Amino acid sequence: MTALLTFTVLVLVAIAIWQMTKIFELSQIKTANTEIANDTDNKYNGYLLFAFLIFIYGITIFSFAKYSKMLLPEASSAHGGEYDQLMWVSFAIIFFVQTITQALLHYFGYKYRGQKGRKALFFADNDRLEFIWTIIPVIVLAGLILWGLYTWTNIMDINDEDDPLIVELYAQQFNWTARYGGEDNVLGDASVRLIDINRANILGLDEADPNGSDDIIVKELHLPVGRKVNFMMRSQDVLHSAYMPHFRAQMNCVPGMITQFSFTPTVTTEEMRLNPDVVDKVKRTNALRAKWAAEGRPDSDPWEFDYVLLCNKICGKSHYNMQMKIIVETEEEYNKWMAEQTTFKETVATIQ
Ligand SMILES: [Cu+2]
Repeated sequence: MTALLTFTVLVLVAIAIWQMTKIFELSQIKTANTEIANDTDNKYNGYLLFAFLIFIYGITIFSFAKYSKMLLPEASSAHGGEYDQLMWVSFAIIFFVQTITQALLHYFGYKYRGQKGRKALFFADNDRLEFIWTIIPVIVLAGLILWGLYTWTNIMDINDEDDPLIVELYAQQFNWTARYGGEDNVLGDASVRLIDINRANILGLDEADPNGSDDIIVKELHLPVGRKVNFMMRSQDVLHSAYMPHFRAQMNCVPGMITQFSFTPTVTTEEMRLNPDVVDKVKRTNALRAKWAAEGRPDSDPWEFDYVLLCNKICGKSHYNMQMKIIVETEEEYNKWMAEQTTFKETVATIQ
């Protein structure tokens, strides 16, 4: 509401300034041809172009300096490095090209500004120039696209090689549930039509499918470091998106179908907590939280880094808080945790 009021006030102020300018203009004594720019006007606008160039360079440097710390830390998955490299090379090319073209654009705007008596040079075409400005972008873009396609195909090649751990990520408004295949590492069949809340069959597992009886359903995702994980995503209601930013992974969860993503976590939670970028971020966040705590504000407990699974589709009003903690640990720790979990057969109510 405050935002709307502020916006309305700003619009009204802008209209008032515009009207006052009009009145001011009307009150001036008309000189001849005031609508046509003269040399002084053109020069003035040429200098303004330089001012604007300094502004956009300035804001770029400022954004780099101030907001670089907001970027994600080093990737924690086997494919993440390749993905990041592609992004950084694309960034570098865009940054390089835009820095040069903006400078040329503004400089030429100034150099060839309108001047009394100066005539514009005109030539219909120049084959060599056109060839250069076509072939360079073609080569650069084709290179980026081919590299991107190659990377994409590699990342999206989901197969059963290297004995992957099979995990289902189940999305619903507004939470996540994970399901492991259990002893046999095979997920039992499931369908939203088989959901039976009274019997605690929250994911709609088919009780007739023997593969499902040892399945393990949890609210916190544990992954052993160094082992490939094949994720199978389902959604109960609307479109969600399983987003695991630290692992550079994202896949839509679509009602009525199973989507997949696969990655190998390479850094444990404990190791990631020691990453300099993460240490820095935790320090900054906790300094802010300490300030909040002093003011008696809620949610101001000190924060500890954890990997997280987020929803990256705006799926409803509590979308922002649809998340699940991910813990990457050693194989022994993972096995120990897994041994403490109960199977579907043990948790589902047997009373008909
Ligand atoms: Cu969602």
